[in-house]
Amino acid sequence: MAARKPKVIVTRKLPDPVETRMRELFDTELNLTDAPMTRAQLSDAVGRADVLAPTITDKIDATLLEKAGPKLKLIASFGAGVDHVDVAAANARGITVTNTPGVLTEDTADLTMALIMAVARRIVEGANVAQAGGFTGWTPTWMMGHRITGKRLGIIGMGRIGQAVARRARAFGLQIHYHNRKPVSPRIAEELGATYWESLDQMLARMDIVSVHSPHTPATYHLLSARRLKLLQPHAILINTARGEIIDETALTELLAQGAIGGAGLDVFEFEPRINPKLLKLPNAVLLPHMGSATIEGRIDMGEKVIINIRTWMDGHKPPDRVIPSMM
Ligand code: 8YV
Repeated sequence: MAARKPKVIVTRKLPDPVETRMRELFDTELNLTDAPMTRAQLSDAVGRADVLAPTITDKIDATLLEKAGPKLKLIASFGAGVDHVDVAAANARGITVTNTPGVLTEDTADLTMALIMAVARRIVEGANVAQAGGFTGWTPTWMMGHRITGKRLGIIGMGRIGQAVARRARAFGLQIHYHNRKPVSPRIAEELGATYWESLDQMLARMDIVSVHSPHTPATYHLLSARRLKLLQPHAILINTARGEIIDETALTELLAQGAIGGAGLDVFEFEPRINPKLLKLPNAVLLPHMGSATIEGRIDMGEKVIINIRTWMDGHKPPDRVIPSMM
C-alpha cells in the first residue's frame, strides 16, 4: 500500500467517535445526512473508493460491483451479517470483504431475551394499557402470560449469538435444545446443558420457544417455510433477531392470526423496512425495528472493528475479519 491515505467512503452516519477516528486515519468521506445512498451514489462510490464501508442498507451485488473502479480493494462492512454483499463476486474482482463479528453478540442476545420475555409475559400489551391510563386495578386473571422457567427453547444456529442466548436462557431456567449444521463441542454442550437435533423438523415440533440465530444464506432462505412453521405447537413462541428472510413472513402472519402459533417476537423482517400490514395488527406479535445491536457501546465497537480491518489492510496485512464465502 502506498504511503497516501486510502480513500474510504462511508455510506451511512456512524457514531461520532468512529467517524472522527476514520477522518484522522484515512481520507474519509462521510455521509452527513444519513440518508441511505441511492444506487447511483453507490455506483459513484465504488468507482472512486479504495475502501467502501457500507451497512446492511446498501445492496452491494454483482451488478453494482461491475461499476467498481480499479482502486476498490476492500469492502469493510459495518455489521456482522453480510447478506447484502455478493462476497463471491467481490472476491472474484480481487476485493476483500470484512465484517464486524463478535462485538454485537451480547447485545443481540440481550434483545433476544427481551423479546422472549415481552411475548411470553405480554409486556408491550401491558405497558400500552398502563401508559394509556387504562389500568383500573389488579385482577386475579387479567394479563396472564406464560411462565418461562421450565420451558424448552430451541435455538436455530448455535454460533456466537445462539450460544450467548443459550447461556442467558439457562439462567432463566429454560431447557436448551438446538439445531445447527454440526453439534457444538462436548464442553460447550455440557456447559449449556444443550440437546442437539440434527433434524430441524423434529426439534420444532417439541419446543415451547424457538429462536433464530443463523445467517441469511441461500441455504437458510425460508428455512422456516410454511410447512415447517406448521410443525410448531399452538402455544409456541417464535423469536427472530437474525434475518427476516429466514422465515416465510406471510405464512407466519397467517398462522399467528389463526392462533396456530402462540406468539412471535421479531426484530427483523422479510421485506425490511416494510412489515406485513397484517402482522402490525396482531396482539400476539411484538415487533421491533431491527435494534439487535443498537447500543452505543456496540455500535462504537463495530466501528472500531471496521477501522481495524481497514488499517490492517492498509498496512499490507490480511484484515482479521475477512469473510470467506465457504464460512457463510
Ligand atoms: C447491524 C445486524 O446493525 O450486524 C448485523 O448483522 O443485523 C445489525 O445488528 C447492521 O447489520 C448494520 O449494518
